[in-house]
Amino acid sequence: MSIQTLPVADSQLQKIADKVYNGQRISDEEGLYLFEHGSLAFVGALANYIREQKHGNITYFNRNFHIEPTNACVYSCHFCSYSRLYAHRDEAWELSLEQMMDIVRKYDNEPVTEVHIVGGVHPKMNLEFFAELLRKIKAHRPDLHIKGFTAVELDYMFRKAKKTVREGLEYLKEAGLESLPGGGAEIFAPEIRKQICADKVDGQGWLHIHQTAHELGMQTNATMLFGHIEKFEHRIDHMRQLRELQDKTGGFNTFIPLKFRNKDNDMSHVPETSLIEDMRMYAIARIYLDNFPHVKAYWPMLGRQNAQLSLSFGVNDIDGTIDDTTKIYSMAGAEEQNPSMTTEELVNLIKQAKRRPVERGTLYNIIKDYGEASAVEVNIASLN
Ligand code: V47
Ligand code: SF4
Repeated sequence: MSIQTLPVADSQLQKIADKVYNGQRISDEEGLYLFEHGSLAFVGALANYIREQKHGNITYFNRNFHIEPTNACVYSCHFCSYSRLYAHRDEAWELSLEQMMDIVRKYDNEPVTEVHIVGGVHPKMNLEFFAELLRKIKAHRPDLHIKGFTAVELDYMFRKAKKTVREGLEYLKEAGLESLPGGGAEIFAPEIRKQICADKVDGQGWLHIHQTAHELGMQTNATMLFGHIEKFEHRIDHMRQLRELQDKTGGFNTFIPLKFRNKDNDMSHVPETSLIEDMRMYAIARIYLDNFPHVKAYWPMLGRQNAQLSLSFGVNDIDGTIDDTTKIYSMAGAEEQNPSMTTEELVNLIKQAKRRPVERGTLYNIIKDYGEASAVEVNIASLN
């Protein structure tokens, strides 16, 4: 009996399974039903089916590093363990253009393909400052893809510079910006957003920036911060808005669910979700977001073993080598306090999950295919 014909006791779940196996889109109510009633085994099997239909065993990673220009931020998101503008001013950093170029130059002889620029929203780091950074990076290393600035950072920069979103994005694109990361989305629903991050760009503003980027030919990612005070219906509402925009523009590459971590922030009293809940989240995202090509597990936040596990629950991308260049998650209590993996470690991690590692560029162009996992290559003891 093939997996498609396995009978399911719950007729509603059976209907959802039939839809998935027939390549049909599930409704919001069905998505909610999966969150409420779908076991990990059930949603995992459906998500894995979709993942294998779309990508077979291919699991992407890239070679990248991060620049975090500052951890000072004018906003006060309650879940953030990173911002140091007021409360812990002594631990704040603020990099000059030259200091950021020193980071870029450190990779001069390394085969990295992407720099991911993301940080706090600093009142003095304005549009011109960042345009100059982009130009300098491109002049120094034209082949490096620059993925930079969340919609939150962009919204602030553009408003300060008195530019429309389109003008601002055109300006940064001209300076060398090629794609946008997915951060700052959090949860779009205003009733939750006003409790966790009231003062930054709202959901409509976030979507408008991404839509405009798509219209200008820039691809972007989307995130969702889950597992705090939101309910399942808010997750569905968030993903519905992403799915609708993707229907219009087709400009999203990857959906990245971000698990809320509770160390050292104003929401430390909110317990973190369990591993089962995290894996169900990945799986349901894979099922619901039928028009997103990729679902990514961000390993510095999840930890490498859990990221490896997610490859059986709909995930087909585990981000990059990162080289210990981000602090956002380690400061929030993530397992990975110094996130860095060699290419060999990433390849091995993927092969241990019996998947096929493929190094990609930011826009999913294939750089190197490492082939299917073979028993000989996979060293079980090498992961800790
Ligand atoms: O928007 C902040 C999140 C995001 C916490 O596009 C937290 O490829 C959990 O968006 N617990 C920024 N999450 C990082 C981001 C990202 C990361 C990797 C890849 C890509 C991509 C994008 O970090 C913020 C916020 O949602 N965050 N604090 C926390 N305590
Ligand atoms: Fe600032 Fe981003 Fe932290 Fe919010 S999540 S306080 S916007 S650094």
